[in-house]
Amino acid sequence: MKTRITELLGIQYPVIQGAMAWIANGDLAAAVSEAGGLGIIAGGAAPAEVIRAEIHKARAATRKPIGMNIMLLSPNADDLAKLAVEEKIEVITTGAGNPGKYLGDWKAAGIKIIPVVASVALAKRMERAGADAVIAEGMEAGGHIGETTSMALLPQVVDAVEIPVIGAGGVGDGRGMAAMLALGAEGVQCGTIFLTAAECPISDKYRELVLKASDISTVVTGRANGHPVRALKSPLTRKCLVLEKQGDDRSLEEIETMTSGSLRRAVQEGDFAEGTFMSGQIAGLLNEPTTCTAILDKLVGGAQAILADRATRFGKEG
Ligand code: TUI
Repeated sequence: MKTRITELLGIQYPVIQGAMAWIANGDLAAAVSEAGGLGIIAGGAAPAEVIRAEIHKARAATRKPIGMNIMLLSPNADDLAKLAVEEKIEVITTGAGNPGKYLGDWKAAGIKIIPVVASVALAKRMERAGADAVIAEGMEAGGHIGETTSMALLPQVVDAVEIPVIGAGGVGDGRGMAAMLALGAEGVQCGTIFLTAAECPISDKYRELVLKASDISTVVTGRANGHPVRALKSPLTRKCLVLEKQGDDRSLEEIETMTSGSLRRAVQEGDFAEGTFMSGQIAGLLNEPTTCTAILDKLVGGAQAILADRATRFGKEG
C-alpha cells in the first residue's frame, strides 16, 4: 500500500506504532519496523542515556528506519531532542504539547517531524512551522488525550492542512484502518493493538487485562488537573475519580501521589491494585495474543480487502 506516508518514511505499510511510555522500547520498535511499519521508541519521562541504549538495541536488530517519540511534558524533553539528532533518528513524533521550539534543529538535521495533534489549530500551526506530516489523534486513544473523537477530528484536520495526515485513536483491525483512510488519512498510528504482540514488553497481567477488556472497560481520569488520561478501569482509576469529584487541593495532591510511578507498576509489575493500565477504547476488540507481523498483515490486508470490496459494490460500475 503506497501513500505519501510510505514515500516520506521509506516504509512498506503506512502504519506507525504509537509511542507508549515504559513499553515502546528498542525491541518493540525494531519488530514493528522489520514487519514493514514504523517502530517508535517512546522517550516517555526517561533520561536520555536510557533511550540511547534502546536506540542502539533497535539499530542492532534492524536496518530499517526507526522513530523516536518525545513526550513534551517530560523534564528530559530537551535532552531527548538533542539525543535524536546525535543518534540520527529518521523520524520524530511528539505528544502532549507543542514542539515548536525544537523544529528548527530537527529540520536542520534532516529528521522527519510528525507531531501528534488533538486539534485543527495545532495541526495548522505545525504545518506552518515545517512539520512533514501530523498525526490526528482522537479521544478513543489510550494515555493522554484531547477532547475530540477520531471520526470528527480527522476529516477536519485533513481539510485544514496540505501535508499528509495520519489517523490515530480507535484502530484495532483492517476495518478501523479503512475507516481512517476513508476519512482522508494516508496512514494510521496504533498503540493498543501492539499490547497484544508477543514482542511487546508488558507484564502478563497487563496483556491479560487488554485481552479480556470489553467496549466499556476504559475510563478517563485526570480531567480535573488538565491532563486527561485514558486507562483500563482498575482500583486506582476508581480512587482517582472519587478524589477528582471532591475536587479540593488535598484530593488533587493525593491523586498526584497515588499515580506517580503507576504506569511503571502496571507495565513491569502487573500491579493491579496500584498500577495505571493505559489503553485505548479499542481494547474490547482485541481478544487473542499475536505478533507484530500478524498485526501489520491483518491491518493492511483487511483494509485493502474492504476498500476493494467497496469499490466494487459502491463504485460507478458496481
Ligand atoms: O501524548 C500522548 N499520549 C500520552 S503521553 C503519556 S505520559 C503522560 N502521563 C500522564 C499525564 C500526561 C502524560 C501518556 N499518553 N498522545 C499524543 C497526544 N498529544 N494526545 C493529545 C495530545 C496533545 C494535547 C494537547 C497535543 C498537544 C496539545 O496542546 C498543545 C498546545 O500547546 O496547543
